[in-house]
Amino acid sequence: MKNLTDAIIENAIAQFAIEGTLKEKRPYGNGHINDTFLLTYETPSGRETHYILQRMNNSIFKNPQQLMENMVHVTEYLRKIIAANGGDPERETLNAVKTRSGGCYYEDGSDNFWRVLLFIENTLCLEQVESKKDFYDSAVAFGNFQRLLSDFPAHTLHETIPNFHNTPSRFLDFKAAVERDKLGRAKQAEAEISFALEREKDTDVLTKLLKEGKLPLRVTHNDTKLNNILFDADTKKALCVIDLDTVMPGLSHYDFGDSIRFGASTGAEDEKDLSKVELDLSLFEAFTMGYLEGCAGSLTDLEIEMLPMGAKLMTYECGIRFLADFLDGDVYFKIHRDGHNLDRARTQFKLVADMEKKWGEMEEIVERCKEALSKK
Ligand code: ADP
Ligand code: GN1
Ligand code: MG
Repeated sequence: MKNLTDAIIENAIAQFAIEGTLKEKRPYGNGHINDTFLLTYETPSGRETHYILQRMNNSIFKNPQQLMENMVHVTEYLRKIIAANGGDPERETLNAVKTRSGGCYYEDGSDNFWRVLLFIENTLCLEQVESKKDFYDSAVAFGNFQRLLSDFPAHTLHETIPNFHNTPSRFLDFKAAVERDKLGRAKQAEAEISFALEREKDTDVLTKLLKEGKLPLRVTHNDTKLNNILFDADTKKALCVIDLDTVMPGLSHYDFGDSIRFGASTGAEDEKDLSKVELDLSLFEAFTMGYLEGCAGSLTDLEIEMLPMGAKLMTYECGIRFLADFLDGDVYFKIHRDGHNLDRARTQFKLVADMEKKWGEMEEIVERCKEALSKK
């Protein structure tokens, strides 16, 4: 993707139907994929308002138009449900601001695709779990999200990134990156590469059950990191599920597992000191309980039984994606220091190893949560 200049950004901003005068624009948030800016405006009546401007990453999302169709479609659907339940559709889901010509995104002729979202005020975006309750709340929100979309016409969704959570296909990509060893970095990651290769046999456990019709395909978020939820700053409740670029048909395990790998770790995703990284079983339990509650009885027995595998496979898959990107020269995930993707891969593999040690306990927790809910 091309570097951005002030002129390019300002030209993009001018295309959107926003009232008032632009006072400030600054990079915002900690996403690894899109370029995100916070815009501050002053309205004619002197009020300060904010918007999120994003350049969508079109080297990753090859078809930004389809991506925006998905987003508009899903958020329109959610807005109706939120309003019918007496909620606030401008705070509880994303709202795309129209361009002056009535579109939902702008292509600037230099292959940059832009969107503007209403900024959801007075919220907190957490990079790490601060309390068990936050994590539990996020689980209810992600479970609810999936439940609310259970009647959404899944066939109308475009696949914004094909095979996004297809772990066997991710494994093949990883192996190809090891073989290419484009920058000669493989020797710095020998232990990590072996760790990943040794677990090939696990990669198809969930996709196989899906193919056999034993696990149901649902509409899932597919990127359920804690920083893809906004919490209300006053009530501290999970308010809005954001980053809808990867909403696609998927398995419940993708959403469950991705949240666990990010939020139930005792360390940050890029922690260098691996002694600080392990799976916190009490956070695992809090999330499991919240997710099952949010899904409100819609998960099948086998889906529930396979949740620990979802956690392990999503963590493993993210690890091989980070490691492949390290080997390929950091072309996918934004990095902020040398070796950043390798550090990220190491935390994921440390977590996988810890999950393998705690497997029996993870299974017991899932069973316990299921029992507890069946008695409610
Ligand atoms: P990425 O795909 O790069 O992760 P996100 O869509 O998650 O991009 O946005 C990056 C960050 O911007 C989020 O983690 C959040 O902090 C912030 N953000 C995104 N959308 C909004 C919004 N509508 N209101 C407030 N903050 C937002
Ligand atoms: C990316 O967009 P963001 O930063 O929320 C990535 C996820 C990874 C995550 C790892 C579209 O998420 O799949 O799990 O980084 N999103 C995409 O932190 O690839
Ligand atoms: Mg994000």
